[in-house]
This record gives sequence, structure tokens and C-alpha cells, in this order.
Amino acid sequence: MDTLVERDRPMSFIHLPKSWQLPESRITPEAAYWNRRKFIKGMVGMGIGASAVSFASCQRPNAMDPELRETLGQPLHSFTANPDFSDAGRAITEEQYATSYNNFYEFGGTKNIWAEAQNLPTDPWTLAVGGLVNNPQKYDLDDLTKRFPLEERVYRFRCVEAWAMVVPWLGFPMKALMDDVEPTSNARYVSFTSFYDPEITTGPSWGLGRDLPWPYVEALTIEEMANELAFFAVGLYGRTLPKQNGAPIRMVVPWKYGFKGGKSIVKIEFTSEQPATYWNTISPNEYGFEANVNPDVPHPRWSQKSEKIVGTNTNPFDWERQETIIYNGYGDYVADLYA
Ligand SMILES: Nc1nc2c(c(=O)[nH]1)N[C@H]1C(S)=C(S)[C@@H](COP(=O)(O)O)O[C@H]1N2
Ligand SMILES: [Mo]
Repeated sequence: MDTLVERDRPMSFIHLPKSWQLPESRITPEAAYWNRRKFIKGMVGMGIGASAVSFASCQRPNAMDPELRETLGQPLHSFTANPDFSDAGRAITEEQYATSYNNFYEFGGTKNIWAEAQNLPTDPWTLAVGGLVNNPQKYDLDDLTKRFPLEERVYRFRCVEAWAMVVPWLGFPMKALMDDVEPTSNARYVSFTSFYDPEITTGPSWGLGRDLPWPYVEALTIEEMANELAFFAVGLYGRTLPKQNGAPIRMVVPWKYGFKGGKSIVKIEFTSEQPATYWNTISPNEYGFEANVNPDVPHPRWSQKSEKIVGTNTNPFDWERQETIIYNGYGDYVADLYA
């Protein structure tokens, strides 16, 4: 059973691009991104914004592995930076970490799946939304970036394995999609199903892949989905999502552990009963349905009191630790949901 659960495998990280140590003169696109961020923030004219800007502008990105760079998405131009979510309280994680230190079990059981994930077919794409709704919808690839106004939100991102990042997502509030499909009064839960094709998403290489409860399904209560924080990301760092991050659309629920944020969503269904979800089915006492970030509820095999900040040192064993905050710091937005 031990191999089935998410675990901390820092060894796999060692395979990540050595080119992070390349001279900084190698970079250009990332530098351009950071400058554009600064520009956008300038445009929204935040009075005391200087402090918020500093996180983005002080951080000098390192060079990115050229092969990893090939996997990045297309630049997105029409979006506004949401000033309510421009400062996550610590530095934005460098893009090469967010796009190469991943969890995506469909493509393997380690953190290093970004190359394998390039097998994900994303064009054409259909996201079908149905169940207990008045207005079922099928969104195509174009709809995902054009139908709902896009905004950028810089969110804290905390995996149940106790590592954490800060990611500038691009996307739209889940509420916008919810309003589009009009859930009926019987709808109490919402399930989100990830892309699955056993020929393509072969699962972890240690052989048990096919026995896992595919497809990956996550779910929220309807109140959670309607919360201001609940977000669909179609991009990060100014571009469309790379495949390894869940292209073309993934869930982002920053007050919950990362596994609640399903990737590469093909189906959304409004239901009256609580849906069965992936990790919760595998190991319910380790991966609760609610899965809110909480320093006082340890994982059965490790403490959740603190978290490792991804990318704070070239050696993952030396990543800085910080204290975990209840609801990952978003209690003002979500604590009422659980009162
Ligand atoms: N379909 C699918 N979605 C998934 C996962 C997965 O294995 N498959 N892993 C989850 C976990 S455990 C985390 S921490 C995040 C990781 O997202 P990232 O790779 O963009 O950091 O995705 C979540 N969504
Ligand atoms: Mo995770």
C-alpha cells in the first residue's frame, strides 16, 4: 500500500535540469515575463503597490533548460492582474520549478514527469459540463481562453507532501462557469474529471498504474466552488498552461492541499451526492475529502506544521522551511465555509 500514496521523494528531484546553474545571461523570455508583470502591475495603479511589486521584480530567475522551455505555452495577452491577489506573502516561485517539479500521476509516480506529459493531446479539447444544471455546456479550446475574462492571481500553493510554491496563475473564477451553466437547487457537489486514456496516461512506472482508480476525479461542495478563491487556471507565468501543469484547464483551490486541484479537466458534473474522488478512494485516512490546509492535522506519516519552500536552494534538501498557515493563509475568504 505504501507505494500507492503520495510521498516525498526528494531523490527524484536530482534528475531535474542541471542548467539551473547556467549563467543568468542565458535567460531572455523569463526576464521579459517579469518585466511585463511589473508593467501590468503599474497599469492597475496600486498606490502602495511598491511592496507588492517587489516580490516579482526582485526575484532574478535562473536559466531554464532549453528542453523544458520548449514545453511552455503560448503567451496570453488579454488579462488583468487582480490586485486582491497580487501578493502571496512570499516570493513567486521561479517558473522552471513550477513547470518541472510536478505531480501528475497519469504520467508517472515521480516529480519528474514534464517530458512524459508532452504526450497529453490538448488540441482539440472539449470540457463538458452537465449534471444538475439548467444549461449544460461544451467548451472547446478557444472558449477556455476567450469566453470568460481572464485575470492573473498570485496564489500560495501547498501540496499535502509539505512542499509549497507561489504561482501566478491565469484564468477565471469557477463562479463564472457556474453562472454560465446554472446549477439547479438540487446540486450540492461538483466533480471534476481529468483526461484519461490508458494508451496515453499509463500511470506510475512501478507497475500498479492500471489498478489505481482512474480517471483522476476531484470534487468540491457547491459552496466551495462558488467561493471567490476557487479558480480555473488556463495559464501560468503569462502563458497558457504547459501540459505538465494540467493543460488546457485545471482547478486551483489554494486553501486546500494540491491534490484537490485536478488537472486537464474534461468533464464537470453537478451532483446531489458527494462524488468518490481519487486519493480519497486510495487512502481515505491520509487524503480526506475536505483536505483544507491545516498545521494542526498531521498526515498519518508526517507533520503538517511546516512546509518546504520549493526552489529556495539549488539543493532540495536545503529548501527553506516555513510554518504552515491554517487554510494556507486564506482563512478570511473560506473559514466561514467550515464554521
Ligand atoms: N489529474 C491529476 N491532477 C492532479 C494530480 C494528478 O496526479 N493528476 N496531482 C495533484 C497534486 S498531488 C498536486 S500537488 C498538484 C500539482 O500541480 P503542479 O504539478 O502544477 O505543481 O496537482 C494535482 N492535480
Ligand atoms: Mo500534492
